[in-house]
Amino acid sequence: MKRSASSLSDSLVTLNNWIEQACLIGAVPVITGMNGDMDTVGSAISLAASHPNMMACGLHLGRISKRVCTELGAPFKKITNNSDLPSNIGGIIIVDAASESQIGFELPEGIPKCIIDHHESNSWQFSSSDLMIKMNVSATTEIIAKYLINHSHSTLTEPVRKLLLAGLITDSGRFKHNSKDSFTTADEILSDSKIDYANFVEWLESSQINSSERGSLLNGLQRSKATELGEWSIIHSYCGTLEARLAGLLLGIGHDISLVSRSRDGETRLTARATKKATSQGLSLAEIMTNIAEQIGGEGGGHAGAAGWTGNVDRITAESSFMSNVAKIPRESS
Ligand SMILES: [Mn+2]
Repeated sequence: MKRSASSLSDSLVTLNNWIEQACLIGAVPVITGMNGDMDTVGSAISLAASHPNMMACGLHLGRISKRVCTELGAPFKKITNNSDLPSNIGGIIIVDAASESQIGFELPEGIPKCIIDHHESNSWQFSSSDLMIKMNVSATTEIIAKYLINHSHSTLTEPVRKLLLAGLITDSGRFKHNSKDSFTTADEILSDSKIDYANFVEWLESSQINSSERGSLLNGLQRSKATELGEWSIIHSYCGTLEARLAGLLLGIGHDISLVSRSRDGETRLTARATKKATSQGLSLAEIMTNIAEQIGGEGGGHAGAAGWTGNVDRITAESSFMSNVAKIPRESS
């Protein structure tokens, strides 16, 4: 207990030293994963708020992030590649991305980098000036919250707290997939603030789905097929948009696993979700997605209960690879 507590604070001190050093030398872009989800975007903007030399930037803002950033007036710089980064860089921070390919562009060479992440698996390559802060928490915003609480308390303004909380709520599946420590983090984010939690959640979840997206989800539901793979039940479908939303809806039907694929311009994406019961009985979607990448190429990873893969094969090949991996996993009694 003591060891883990001290190693957490040691990591945060190391992170603080790295950031101070990098900001002394020059600008420090804080780069998001290219999915632009609320956890990566909330982490980047909140952390960047702690020093004038830092700036949150990335390729894309997801649906929720875009709305939250607009409504909170949160600064985020959209870039298309590394030539959009400032020239006098002191260091680069990457938040909530399990590999360089997940940020969607090549990082400039020879610049110290700091990865802050919570994914189960990652494939970063490191040099001696690099730092990896990886913690087994429900959201990267939890790591940023702990850092700001301990090292930059004045950064915790109302909008920053809202960004952190939004990342934590969305990545934990509205506090369904988190450890109990996440409640402590949420409490720390909320304490001394005027945020009304219930109102905040309602505001966060009020994103609109337009009628063509509703049609796409409905088609996805109608196309879904259920089957047994070894000791696991799975429901799977494909759609053209909102795969994560469809995977969540499908998992609600009660199977161990939901899988949704999407193919466009020769590229296929797999999005999978699993129940807590399944992951506690030995299933890890992160491992499966990593295996698929080893077997048929592409990039895969994530968490035990929520993971994805992207690659240049057709949908059927990708789905078959996923299913044959699932079928091989023995179910442990929990
Ligand atoms: Mn995350």
